[in-house]
Amino acid sequence: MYAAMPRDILLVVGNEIIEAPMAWRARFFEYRAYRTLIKDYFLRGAKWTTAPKPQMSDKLYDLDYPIHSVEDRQKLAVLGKFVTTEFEPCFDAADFMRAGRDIFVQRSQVTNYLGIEWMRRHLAPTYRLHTISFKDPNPMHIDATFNIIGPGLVLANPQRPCNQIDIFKKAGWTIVAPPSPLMPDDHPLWMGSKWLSMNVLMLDEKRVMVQKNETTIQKMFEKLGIKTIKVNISHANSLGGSFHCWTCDIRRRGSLQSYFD
Ligand code: DAV
Repeated sequence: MYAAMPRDILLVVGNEIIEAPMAWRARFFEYRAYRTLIKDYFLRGAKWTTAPKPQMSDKLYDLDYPIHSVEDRQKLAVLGKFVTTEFEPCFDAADFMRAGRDIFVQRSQVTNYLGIEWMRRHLAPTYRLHTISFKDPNPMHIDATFNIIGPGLVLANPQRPCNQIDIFKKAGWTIVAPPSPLMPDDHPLWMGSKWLSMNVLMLDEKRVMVQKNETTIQKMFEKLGIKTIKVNISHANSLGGSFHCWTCDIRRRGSLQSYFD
């Protein structure tokens, strides 16, 4: 479609780069934009995996899905039903959120339970995959809903509460509700919501890249002792992503940790 957001296509887990199958037909070939880079990482020792490529026939999609009714979509969401069916595994990488040995994933418009099960078996036993859900009639990519920003620290969208928040509370995590986005109503948004304000990129535990004119979330970060690097990415928001979507971290210092034991 646009190959603008590597976060949607690639999931890096340890030394492995996993190419997501995707669910939209328009995005089936997007992995090709990253192949030069992926081959380079492979030559330097990375593990490289491509998840099963979906057939994407009409059977993968609920052709009667109520796209025009938020109420009907919300009812279906509670039942774990979305526009994609369970015909074959599909997922976008951006529906996964990593926290050391634990990885959280949501069933969404583009990630189905079979896709989640494929990843669960693929990553076991080193990594534990947990399916979580939110009050959200239109989930697609977890990182403007539930964005882990440090050890035991998560930004949780107050308009899309997490149904399993107790997992995090019990583990002693700090759950931070970001302030309402400041994006003006007339800013074009074709594939995302104003909550892209919380779609930030942590450079490390103490530095965050954040939208230049989102001053209230900047204050929130400063209060948490996190230095804000203010950049204007509003033009990119229009295509449905912010700093987290438009990037994909490949290398990391430190070792594999568990934040839930
Ligand atoms: O408003 O939840 C999520 C990011 C899509 N790539 C939203 C947008």
